Amino acid sequence: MIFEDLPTTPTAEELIDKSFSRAARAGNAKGGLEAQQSMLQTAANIISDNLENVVTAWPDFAYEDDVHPFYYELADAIVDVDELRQSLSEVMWASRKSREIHEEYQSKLRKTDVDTARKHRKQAFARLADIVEQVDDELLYINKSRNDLRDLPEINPDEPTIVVAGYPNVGKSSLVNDVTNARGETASYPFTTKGIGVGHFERDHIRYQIVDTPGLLDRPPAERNEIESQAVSAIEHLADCMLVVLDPSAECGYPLESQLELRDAIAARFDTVPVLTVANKADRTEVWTGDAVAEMDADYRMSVETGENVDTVLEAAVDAIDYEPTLPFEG
Ligand SMILES: Nc1nc2c(ncn2[C@@H]2O[C@H](COP(=O)(O)OP(=O)(O)O)[C@@H](O)[C@H]2O)c(=O)[nH]1
Ligand SMILES: [Mg+2]
Repeated sequence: MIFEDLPTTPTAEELIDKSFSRAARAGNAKGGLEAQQSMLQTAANIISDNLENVVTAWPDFAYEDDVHPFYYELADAIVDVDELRQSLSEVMWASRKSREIHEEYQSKLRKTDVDTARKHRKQAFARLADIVEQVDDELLYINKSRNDLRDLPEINPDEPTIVVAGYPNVGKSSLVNDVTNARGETASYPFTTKGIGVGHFERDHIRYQIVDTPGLLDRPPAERNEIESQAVSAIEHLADCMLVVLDPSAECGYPLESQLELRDAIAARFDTVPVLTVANKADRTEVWTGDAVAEMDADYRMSVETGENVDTVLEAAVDAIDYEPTLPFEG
């Protein structure tokens, strides 16, 4: 995951302390004019390199090749990406500025007496510290963003993906677990307390991803808060097929009419991908409410409990995705 390996960002104070104490050590190892030059060089290099490394550790949000729209939107649900980008560019400015100060004072520390050199060196240190302090808030914001984004779930937006939606207790997790070989892969999003289920299965040597999104696509759009809505926007960049699971037995606790309304809202929102409606708990048909309605509206009926039709549904989703792997020579 692209935000996983971001290093911690130093605070302004940490960076100043580190660079000045290393500079003092470098100065102690030498004497006279050379000591002053060495101090300046050490401090300025540590500051400019560290600031630059803060920035280059991040992917470039301006390029889709670096940040897939799914992760861009997801990141934007959690942190303010505009503010983050602005902060990164200001830290880059501070890095460049530190190099300029270095160059400016380097020449002043040549061909002069030690006292004058020391005076200039101190002045340079004050200016370097000032630059770093100017980006104190930005460094804090970058570090906060890093902490908030590093634990995003392992979801590969380039893999063909089936997203499972539907009211709670209709059987979404049961389905994901059933089709997934490796059990229990769940990942937690910072904006929902419920784990997101991520499963994988293979058909014709192609790996498919199946994602369960509790807290997001399990209730009417009007009940989603702003962050959840933004996360749903991210899922638009992820889903290649939507499976809306219904429970016509209504044992899940939601009347079929409400479930169908949610289905229609999802179909309207995800109008660029195939949306399949699946009536689950077919083993409970004796208590299916509005049986006729469900049969008319659902594309398939299945029972995760007995396994009836689960493969058929999966096959249908795979067919609907109609995934063509890109061959290397096609670029
Ligand atoms: N009778 C019956 N129960 C099912 C079926 N699929 C799931 N369940 C049960 O429905 C309950 C909710 O399932 P779960 O997968 O947690 O639903 P989710 O909230 O949509 O993820 C659990 O007790 C499941 O065992 C099914 O096909 N038939
Ligand atoms: Mg569940």
